[in-house]
Amino acid sequence: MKIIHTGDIHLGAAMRTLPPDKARLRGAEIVDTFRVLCSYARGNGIGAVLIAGDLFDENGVHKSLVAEIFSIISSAQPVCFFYITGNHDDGLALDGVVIPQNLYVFSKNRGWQSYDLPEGITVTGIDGKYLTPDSYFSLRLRTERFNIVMLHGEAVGTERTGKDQLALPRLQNKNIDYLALGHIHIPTMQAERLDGRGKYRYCGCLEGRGFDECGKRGFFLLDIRGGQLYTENFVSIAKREAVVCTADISACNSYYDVERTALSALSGVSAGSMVKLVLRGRHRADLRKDIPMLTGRLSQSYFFIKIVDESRIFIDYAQYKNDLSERGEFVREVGRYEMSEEERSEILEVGLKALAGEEIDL
Ligand SMILES: [Mn+2]
Repeated sequence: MKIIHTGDIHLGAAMRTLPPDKARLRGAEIVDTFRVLCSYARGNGIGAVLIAGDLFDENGVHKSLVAEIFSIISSAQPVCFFYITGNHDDGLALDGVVIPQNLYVFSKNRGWQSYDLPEGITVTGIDGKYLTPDSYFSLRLRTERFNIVMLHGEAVGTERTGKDQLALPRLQNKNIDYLALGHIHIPTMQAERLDGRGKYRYCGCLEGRGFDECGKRGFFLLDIRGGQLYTENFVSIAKREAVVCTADISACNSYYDVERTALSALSGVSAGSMVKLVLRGRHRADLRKDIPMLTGRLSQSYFFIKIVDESRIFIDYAQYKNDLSERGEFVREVGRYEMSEEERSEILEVGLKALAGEEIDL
């Protein structure tokens, strides 16, 4: 049987890294990607989809979004969906919402709940809000089954846990074959060993939403045959990626150079990505960087670009030693005060710009 492990989709998230219009578009795209996952499942004979928590970004998401997602799930029949809530959606109100026949939720009782699937596979889970330190003791799994356990939280190697943490030692030797985790948004490409029998992994989020979620995102496709995990593949259906790049503009003499350096730093980035470009280095004092222009020009190639200018000017003090102009006097004056080099170069940059009559953005 083929099973998809996904989670942390955070539907309905505000995505404050993006400007409001792009955030709305991106929100719609994530719903689209979930739709793609569901039709992939239906079209590829997937038996079950595991949603390891945080399907929704908050308990207060609009009812119409919940209804839309549940109708997408319903139309993916005969695929079965198993959904545990996470720390973001553990209070999601389901009253008045029709739960599709093929969606299995874990909140019918406060303890563990198990569902037997064909081919000797059992899916067991507990809703985020009911997971307590005592839950570990009551987990009972039959040794002859292929046991998948779904949990949401940060896996730690200690028995004692804090908020939203999972005690891995308390999950060992419990007959778990595959621990399908949610909460950490980075996919565990190579599943980790849980104990002599089982493995565990995070599926990561389905789509990157901000610059703390850079790189490939997707879901895991498990193929379980004869009670064994036969293959496990990462499948990316994400519409776009969040990328952070750095460009060193130390050697630039003009705006044109800055733009060329930026473009070469972005050469491997696919069009349509969400990009954060960090400018670094120490450049000549009269370099025109024109960040608004650069942002405008690069915006045409990417879904969203944010430029963070961490570059500073390079000052050759000897050059200003005998300079009788205002510039020379200013540089010498700033050189006299005690401050960090970082601070000094920031003051010099702003001051020299002001003296040159350029626009200053503070
Ligand atoms: Mn979470």
